[in-house]
Amino acid sequence: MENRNWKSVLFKLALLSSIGASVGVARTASAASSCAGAGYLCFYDYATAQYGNLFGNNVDWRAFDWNDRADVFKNDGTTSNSCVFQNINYGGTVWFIPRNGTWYDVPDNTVSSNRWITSSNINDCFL
Ligand SMILES: [Ca+2]
Repeated sequence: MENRNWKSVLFKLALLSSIGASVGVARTASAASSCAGAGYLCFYDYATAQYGNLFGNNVDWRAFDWNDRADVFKNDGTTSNSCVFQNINYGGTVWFIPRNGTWYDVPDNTVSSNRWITSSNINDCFL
């Protein structure tokens, strides 16, 4: 399973490099859970030991004091996968957080916007 996912990511990286975009690989992680539950994207900040939760698309995380702060992510969404982006306005590197209730690690203090997609293709994060 992991090998298949990795090959898929590499393939997508190759695709994206041809259009000048960038994709990061979110690795699984573990953290104690204090999440809002079904329907939310949950995230955690190691530095302050705080959890955050959101729903909907959010183009600029400065609006709720989580810009460049979250370190691990868990998608408890009920219908969609989640794309989290390095920059505001869905820019820079994107990491794909599948709807499976698993914690995923991305580079610390990086994410600045998010978008939900029903597709499981990370390329659709940029649409
Ligand atoms: Ca942090």
